[in-house]
Amino acid sequence: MRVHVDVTTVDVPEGATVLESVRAAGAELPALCHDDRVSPRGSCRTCLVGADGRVVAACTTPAVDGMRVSLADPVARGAARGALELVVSELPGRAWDVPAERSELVRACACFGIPTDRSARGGHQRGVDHSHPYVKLDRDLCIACGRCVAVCAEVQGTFALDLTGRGFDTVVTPGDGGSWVSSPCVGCGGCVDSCPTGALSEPGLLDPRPTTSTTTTTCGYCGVGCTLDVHVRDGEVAAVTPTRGAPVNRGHACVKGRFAHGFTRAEDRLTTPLVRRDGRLVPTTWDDAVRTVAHRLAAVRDRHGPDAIAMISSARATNEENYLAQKFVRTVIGTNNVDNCSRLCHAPSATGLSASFGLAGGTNPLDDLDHTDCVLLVGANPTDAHPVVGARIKQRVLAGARLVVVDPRRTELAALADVHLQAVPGSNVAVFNGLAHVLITEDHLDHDFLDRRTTGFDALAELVRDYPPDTTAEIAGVRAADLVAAARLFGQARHPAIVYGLGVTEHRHGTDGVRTLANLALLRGAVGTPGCCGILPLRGQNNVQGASDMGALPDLLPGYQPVTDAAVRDRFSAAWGRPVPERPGLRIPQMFDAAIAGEVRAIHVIGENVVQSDPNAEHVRAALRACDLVVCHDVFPSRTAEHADVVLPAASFLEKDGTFVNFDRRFQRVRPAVSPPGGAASDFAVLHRIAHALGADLGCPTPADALAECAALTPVFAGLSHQRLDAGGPLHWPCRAPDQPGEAVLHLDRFATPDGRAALAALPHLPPGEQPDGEFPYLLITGRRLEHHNTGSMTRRTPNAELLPAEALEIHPTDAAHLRVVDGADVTVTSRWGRAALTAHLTRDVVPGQVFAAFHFPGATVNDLTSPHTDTATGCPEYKVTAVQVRPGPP
Ligand SMILES: Nc1nc2c(c(=O)[nH]1)N[C@H]1C(S)=C(S)[C@@H](COP(=O)(O)OP(=O)(O)OC[C@H]3O[C@@H](n4cnc5c(=O)[nH]c(N)nc54)[C@H](O)[C@@H]3O)O[C@H]1N2
Ligand SMILES: Nc1nc2c(c(=O)[nH]1)N[C@H]1C(S)=C(S)[C@@H](COP(=O)(O)OP(=O)(O)OC[C@H]3O[C@@H](n4cnc5c(=O)[nH]c(N)nc54)[C@H](O)[C@@H]3O)O[C@H]1N2
Ligand SMILES: [Mo]
Repeated sequence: MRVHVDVTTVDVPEGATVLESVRAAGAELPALCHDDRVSPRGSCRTCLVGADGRVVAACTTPAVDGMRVSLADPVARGAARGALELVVSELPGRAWDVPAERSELVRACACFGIPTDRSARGGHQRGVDHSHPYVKLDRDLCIACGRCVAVCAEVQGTFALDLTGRGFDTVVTPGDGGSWVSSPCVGCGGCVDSCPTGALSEPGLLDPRPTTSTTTTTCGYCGVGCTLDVHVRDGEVAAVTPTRGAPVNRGHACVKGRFAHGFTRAEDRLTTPLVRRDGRLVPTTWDDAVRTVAHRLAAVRDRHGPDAIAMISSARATNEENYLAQKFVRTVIGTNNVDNCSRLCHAPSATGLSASFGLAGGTNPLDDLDHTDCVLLVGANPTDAHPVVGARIKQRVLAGARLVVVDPRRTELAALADVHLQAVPGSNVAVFNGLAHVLITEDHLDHDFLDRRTTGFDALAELVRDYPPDTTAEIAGVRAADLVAAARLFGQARHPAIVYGLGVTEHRHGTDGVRTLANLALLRGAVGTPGCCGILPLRGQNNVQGASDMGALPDLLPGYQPVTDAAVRDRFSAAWGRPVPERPGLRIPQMFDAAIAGEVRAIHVIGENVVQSDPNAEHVRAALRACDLVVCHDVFPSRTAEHADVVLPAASFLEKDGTFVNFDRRFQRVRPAVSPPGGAASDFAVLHRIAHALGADLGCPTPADALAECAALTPVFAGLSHQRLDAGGPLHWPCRAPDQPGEAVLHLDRFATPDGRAALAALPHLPPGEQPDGEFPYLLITGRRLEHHNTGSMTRRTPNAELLPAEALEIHPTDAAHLRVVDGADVTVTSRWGRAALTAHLTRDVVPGQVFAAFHFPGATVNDLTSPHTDTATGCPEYKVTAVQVRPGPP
C-alpha cells in the first residue's frame, strides 16, 4: 500500500504501522518506547504525528492505503515536544554525557531542539545498581519506557525485569526487587541494547571516550554463529554488540558472545612461543620454535614413518586454518592422521545424517523454527548452550507451539514442555523406537512421502513392534502414557521440528540414536518437503561444522569426499602437487591409544585442550607423556600446553581473518577487530611457517586464497568466496556455483543418497557401555552451563567467572540425605577410571540415582571420571553415561 509522509510517497507492506512508513520514507521520528523486535506500547507519546487530520502515536497506529502523514503537524509536534520536555525535566545532567550514538534521548532532544542542561540535578536520587559484572543500571536515567522489560520477555524470554513504582518514580527493577546480579537475568545484554537513555549500560560503554572503530564479525564461542559488532578503543575491545538485523541472531546474543571478550587482554595470555628445555617450558623466538617443531617432526617421520605423526585440528579455528591443517598433514607429513573435535561431539550426527539422508548437515535453517507448531527437543539444553536458539524456541512455545523434551534432567525448556520424557541416559534408541511404534500403530504417517521418498519402512515397522509403550517405558524409566502423549503431539503437528544435541550423540550408540531420531522426521514427511522444519543438530563449537567440512577428518577430504576414492585423491593430488595418502588415518581416541602403544610418536594439537576435554584424562596424559614430541597451539597455557614440548601462542577469533560455518551450514565471515597481543599469531600463519621450515610451500598465501582453493576442489562449496560473502553476507552450503544461492533447505527434490531416497533405519536398543552397580551406584551425566564455554579457557578469564566461579555436582536431595551431604559440602566422586573433588549442589533438576557436572573448570577434573567407551560407529566418547560412587568429604 502507499503512504504519503509529508512530500514523500512510500510503498509499505500491508499491516505496516505509521512509524514504519515514516522510517521507510527516511524521515527521523523519535520513538522512545519503541523497539522493532517487541510489541509496540505507545506509551511515551514522543512519536505523535498527524495522520489524515488526526493526532496519533505512530508506533501503534496501522497505516492505511493513501494515508497522509504529517510530521510537522503543529498539534502533534507540540504534544510530542511537551511529552519529551516532561521526561527531560526529571533527568540529571549526566543524561547528556551519554554519546548521541548511544542515546536516542539525546537525539530526540536534538530533533525537537530541546535544550539540555548538563548541570541539571533532576528530581530523583535513586542511585545505581552495579552489582552485575556486565549490566549496569543508573536508575535516575530510567524513563520507564518499558523497552528493557519487553525485550527481556519477548526476545530473550527470561522475564527478569519489571517496571515498579508510580508515576515519575517508576523504574526498571530486576527480579523480585533485589540486586541485578541475584535476579534471573541471564546477561544477554538485550536490555542494554534497547535502552534509549543509557540508564542500562555496560562497563566498556560507561567510559565516555568514543570508540574508534567497529568491525562486524562472527562469534567464536558456540555454533549458533551470531553476527557481532566489535567496538574498539585504544586498540582494545571496548564492547561487543549484536549486529542489528543479522540473519542468524537478529540482533540478539548471549552472555558469552556479548560480554566475554576480556580474555583478549588477560594477564596470562600466551604472547611468545615456549620450548621445553630441561623439563621446563621457556620463552623462545618464533624462529627457534618453528625450527624446533620442523626438525623434530622430520625426525619422527624419518625414523618411524609419516603415520607416527598425528594432528588434532581446531573446531575453534577458521575454515581456512582447518583447510591448511589437513593439507599440511596430508601433503607435507604424508598421513591422513588428522581429526577434529567433532569426534567428541557431533561425529555421530555427520555419520548418522549421511546414512539417513546422504549429507552430513542439519536439514533446515534456524528460521524455519518460526513456523513450527511442535518442537521435539532431544538431549539438548539450548537455553544454556545455544542461548539465542533457546530463546527462539521459548518464544515459539510462548506463542503456542507444543514442546516435547527428552532429557534425563529438568532443563529450563523441559520445565516449560507439554511432555517431558525424563528418560534414563543411554535409552534414546528405545525411546525413539517407542515413539515410532506409536506413530505407526496410530497411523500418524505421511504414506505418500514414505512410498515415494524412503526405503526401509517394512523393516522398521517390524522392529518397532518390539517397542510398545509399556516395554519402552520400562527401558527408559518413563511413563507409558507420557510416551504416547509425546508421540501424538509430534504425530499430529503440521510442522514438527526436531532439534537435538549431545544427549543423542555422546553415547556408545550415538549414531544409532541419530538414525532412529531421523526416522521420526521421515515417518511424518517432516524433512525434505516444502514448509517442513526438518532436523537440526545443535552443533557445538563456533566452527566444528566447518572443521569437518574442510576435511580435518581422517577418512574424508574437504566436502566429505572419501580419501579412499581414487578419483577424489587424484583430483586433490594433482591440485596440491603431492600424493594424498590412501589409507584413512586415526581418530582422536585412536591417536592416544596408538601413542601409548608406541605407534604414534608426535601429536600436534591446534586449539583443543585434550587433557581437560577428552574422556579418561589419565589415559590422555599417559599418551602425551609417551610421545617424543607434543606441539600445542593455544591462546592460553591450557592443561594440554602443560604437557607440550613446544607451545605456540595463537591469535583468537577477534584477531583473525577467515570464515566459520555455523550449525545450520552458513559460511560467515570472521574479521580481525584487534591485533593479536605480543608475538601471538594466527594458526594460518604458523602452519605456513612450519611447512616452510620443512621445505614445503602450502600455497594459498591468504585465507581468501585458501577458501578459493578449497572451493575449486569441492563441488558443494564451489560457489563460495570471501568476496561473495563480503558483498552479500552469509551463504549456506551446498553452494555449487558463484551465481547460485546456497541451499538453506536440503533434500527438497531428492535425498543425497545413492538411490535418492532417505533410508529408515531399523536398529535395536543396545545397553550403554557403563551401568551403575553396587560399587558405582550413581549415573554421572556431564554437560554444560550457560556462563562458561567448554574447557573455560576463555570464559574463566572474563567476569563470567564472577557469575559462575566454580563447578558443583548436582545431586537430588534424597540422594544427598542418604549420603548425609548438605548443599555446598565437599564430595568425592570416583569412577572406574579416576576421581574428582567437587561440592554438592542439591537440586530436583536431576532424578535420584543420577548426578550432573560440567567440565569447564580444570580443577574439577570431571574428565578424570569419564570412561573410554565410545560410539561404535564413530568413536565419539560416551560422555553422558559414567557409573560413579559419591562419598562425603574431600578426597
Ligand atoms: N554455555 C555453553 N555453551 C556451549 C558450550 C559450552 O561449553 N557452554 N559448548 C558448545 C559445544 S562444543 C556443544 S557440542 C554444545 C552442546 O550443547 P548441548 O548438546 O545442549 O549440551 P549438553 O549440556 O552437553 O547436553 C545436552 C543435554 O543432553 C542431556 N542428556 C544426557 N544424556 C542423555 C540421554 O541419554 N538422552 C537424552 N535424550 N538426553 C541426554 C543432558 O541432560 C543435557 O541437558 O554447546 C555449545 N555451546
Ligand atoms: N565430560 C565431558 N567432556 C566433554 C564434553 C561433555 O559433554 N562432557 N563435550 C565434548 C565436546 S562436545 C567438545 S566440542 C569438547 C571441547 O573441547 P576442546 O576443544 O578441548 O575445548 P575448548 O575449550 O572449546 O577449546 C580448546 C582450546 O582452544 C583454544 N583456542 C580457542 N580459539 C583458538 C584459536 O583460534 N586457535 C587456537 N590454536 N586455539 C584456540 C582455547 O583456548 C582452548 O584451550 O569437549 C568435549 N568434552
Ligand atoms: Mo562440542
